[in-house]
Amino acid sequence: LMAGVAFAALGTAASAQTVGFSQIGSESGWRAAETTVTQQEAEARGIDLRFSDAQQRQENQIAAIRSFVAQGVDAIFVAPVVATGWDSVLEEAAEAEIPVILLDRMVDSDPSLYLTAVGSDLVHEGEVAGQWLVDEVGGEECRVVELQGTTGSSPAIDRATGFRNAIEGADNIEIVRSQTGDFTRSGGKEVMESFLQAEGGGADICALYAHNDDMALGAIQAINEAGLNPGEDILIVSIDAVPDIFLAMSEGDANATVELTPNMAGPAFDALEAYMADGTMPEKFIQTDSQLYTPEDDPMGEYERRKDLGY
Ligand code: GYE
Repeated sequence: LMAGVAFAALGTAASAQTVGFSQIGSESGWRAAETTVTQQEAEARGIDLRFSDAQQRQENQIAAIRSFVAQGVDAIFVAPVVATGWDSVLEEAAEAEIPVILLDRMVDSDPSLYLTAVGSDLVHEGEVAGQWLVDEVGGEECRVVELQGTTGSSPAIDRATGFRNAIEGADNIEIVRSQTGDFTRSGGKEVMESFLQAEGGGADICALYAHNDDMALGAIQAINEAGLNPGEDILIVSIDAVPDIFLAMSEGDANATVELTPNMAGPAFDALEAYMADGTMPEKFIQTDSQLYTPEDDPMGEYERRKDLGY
């Protein structure tokens, strides 16, 4: 009780009642699962989650955060669509003494403007994907096409960097085309179609690196339609580990994925609850795991397991 009184005097409550969540949208299966898991976590903890879908637009996210501040929520979760342009709105939240927690993507603002960030090591994910390819082709010539995530988003920037780090020493591997597919299935399909056309049908493309599984799944369709064999003629490596990539793996259409947990909210609520209970400061970055999966890892079992996880 004393601690509660002391914190009430500091302008915080002893526990979070209402949390605003500014979500990017529903561009990918992973994103939809993250939304579901966040809602489930809030419900299990008796927290009133105010959800706002920004339809991929930063201006909508900024408006949502301002509205959460005006409502006087206890905390705000944000999955920031791009990395830049957050300073003013984060300062407004800080002035209102409302802690902000970043989910899955980073911002370039001063870290003092948010309580913590929950996410994976996005550079490392790209390195894991690239290293898989280096090992898989074992010295053979390999021309790679790359489907990048949303331009200006931290996963697009970092996953591009990580992959390049991994292939740097491999002179046999070269990225010949790179374009954004905006993290969507339709974007992945469309851009892969243009890659295949630009590459004279695609017979000389050795591998596709996609910054998420959804773009890879769209690309697999495009490759099939072009009369090539995805997973064999063109190796497919991507990131997220959504259920459908395991289906593709079990059919021989995909070769490797790096797991990203959709449960960013669990650690975020834990950190928030500890902070509000007694002022415990969390680490600035709470890192989730990045595990590589290939067809040897029981893809159908992984598919089923994820179906129970909120996907
Ligand atoms: O990999 C992708 C999504 O921000 C790290 O966003 C996340 C990415 C995830 O749409 O599927």
